[in-house]
Amino acid sequence: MAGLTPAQRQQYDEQGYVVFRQLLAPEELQPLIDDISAEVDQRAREYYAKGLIKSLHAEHGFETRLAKLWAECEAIHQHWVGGRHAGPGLFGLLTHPKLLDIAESIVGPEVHCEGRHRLRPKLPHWDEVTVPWHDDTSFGGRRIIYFREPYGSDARDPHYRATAVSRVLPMTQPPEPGFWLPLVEANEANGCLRLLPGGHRHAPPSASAWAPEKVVTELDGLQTVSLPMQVGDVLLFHQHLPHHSPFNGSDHIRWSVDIRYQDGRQRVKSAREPGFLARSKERPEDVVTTFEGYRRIRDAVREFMEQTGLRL
Ligand SMILES: O=C(O)CCC(=O)C(=O)O
Repeated sequence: MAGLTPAQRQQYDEQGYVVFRQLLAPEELQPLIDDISAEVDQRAREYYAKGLIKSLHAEHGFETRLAKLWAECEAIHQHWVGGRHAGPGLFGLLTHPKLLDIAESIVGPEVHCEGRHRLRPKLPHWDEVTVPWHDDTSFGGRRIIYFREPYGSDARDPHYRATAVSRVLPMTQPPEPGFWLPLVEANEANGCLRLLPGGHRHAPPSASAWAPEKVVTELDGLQTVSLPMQVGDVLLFHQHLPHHSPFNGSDHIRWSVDIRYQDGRQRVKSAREPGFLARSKERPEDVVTTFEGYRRIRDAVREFMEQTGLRL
């Protein structure tokens, strides 16, 4: 297993991210680009047949066609957002040995690929695909009670007065490394990612529970960085690293994909969007090795929700 070098691990722990320049050959991303392009073509034909668009815009390629279709009918954009797209090209990336090696060096040998992968067709000149500052995982919480400004020595003192304070302290969560891969060159004009290196360390450890005044970390001194990337570059980032992507002011779509992994022994993050065991020493027989296998898991969950009306 190649995974992270000690220097990369240190950078990940301290800065919250590592950029691997040209980790993948651009040809390795082509199957995903081809799958997306085929689906764009298929949807265009469906929308055309229904009279929702007047042109197939077939003369346009990967970087512009969906934008032209969207300009005629905004609804067409929905097919590639929210983890809806999954195909053999995407599965090839989710199970790419180089990504799994890196994920394994953070989550351990049981590597679960989360179903919360996202394609991002970041359309030009559309505010709705500007992503505000955020991180990718919410904190668990633990409530503590303590007393502020006690007057008197203790509760047996008749003059004893104190204000009870109830506070929820964030708890650290199991690691969930994320990867972000551009499918076209990402630059400042088309809304490449911006990061706040070190911002992930704001997450206070649960050990602070008995020193609640210490749970606020000053983020003073942290500087944002803008991260232009070429096709084949891969960003690894910590689940609590603050990041955002600004307006795409270019004339083309900034396509990208982001992927998350977790320790396969922990409770899965989202049953509604099922992932799969991608690598395992303990349960090798449960590892999903084909897109067909992953598709069956997705279909089974979707059918269950449709039949029961339950949202997992
Ligand atoms: O690709 C983008 O524009 C935003 C990506 C993002 O927010 C994420 O990967 O969590």
